[in-house]
Amino acid sequence: MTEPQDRRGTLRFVDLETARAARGLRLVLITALPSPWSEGARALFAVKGLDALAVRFVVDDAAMAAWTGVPNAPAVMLDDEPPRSGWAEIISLGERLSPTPALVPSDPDARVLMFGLLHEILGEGGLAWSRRLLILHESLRPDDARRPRYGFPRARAELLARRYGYAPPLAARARARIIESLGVLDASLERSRAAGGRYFLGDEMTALDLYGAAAMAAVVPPADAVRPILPLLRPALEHLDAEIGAAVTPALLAHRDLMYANHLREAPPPAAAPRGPAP
Ligand SMILES: N[C@@H](CCC(=O)N[C@@H](CS)C(=O)NCC(=O)O)C(=O)O
Repeated sequence: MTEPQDRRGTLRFVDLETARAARGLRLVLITALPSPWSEGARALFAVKGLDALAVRFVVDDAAMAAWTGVPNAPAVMLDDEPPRSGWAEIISLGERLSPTPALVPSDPDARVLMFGLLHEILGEGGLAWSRRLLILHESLRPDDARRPRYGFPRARAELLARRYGYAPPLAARARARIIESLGVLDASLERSRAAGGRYFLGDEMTALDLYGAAAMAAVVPPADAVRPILPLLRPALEHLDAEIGAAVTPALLAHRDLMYANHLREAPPPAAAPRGPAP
């Protein structure tokens, strides 16, 4: 059993220049809404007691992209090491910098399962990816006087659609994939609970719990008191197909709430970026 860290790591938000000139751990994060990749990374370093400087992601900021090497977020910079933007490499960096509390299981079977489930949530075509496609589907659908649209602002949705390969025929597959992934996660919680565990893989919290709760927050967002969301963007996150809603089980929501209460709190307030929010 690993000991919990007695202190949470803190984030200090600074501007790009300050972060670039500094050394140590520096994160570029989306804060306007619970974007699972950014939300999970933020929680990971906090749980491990690692302090970092943070910069809010700004869409189309060339200087930011030149520093991080990617047009999106998150990105993690440590001293002069190459930037990391993939969830798996970010998790591995967290383990290296602060082995306790371990968020990657030492048991090889559990480790394989954890990374497999994380891929189900965060990989291309996975739960979070598919959720984004469905939000884009709603944002870009034809006008219909009988149905108000609950989407992202159009220009932003068009940019994201190009970046993440949205096309209308992909919506049905995305919906099915979300339902399938929710089922897999719920089954994992159920197995764990039957053996007396509170987390996805038993009674030890892993990175899967942090990212899984963050992904659930992108499917069914917590109240603003728990996780503030830019008002302009909240309706898009609140809007959910009934079919998907039916796959959101009480156990998944209870796990999301447990994780937010204990480990994903201190969500940064979503400051509006100068050129609009960055979903
Ligand atoms: N690099 C991440 C994925 C990051 C990602 O998809 N970021 C999105 C989250 S919605 C983003 O930054 N969107 C805003 C944009 O692309 O401008 C990973 O694969 O581990």
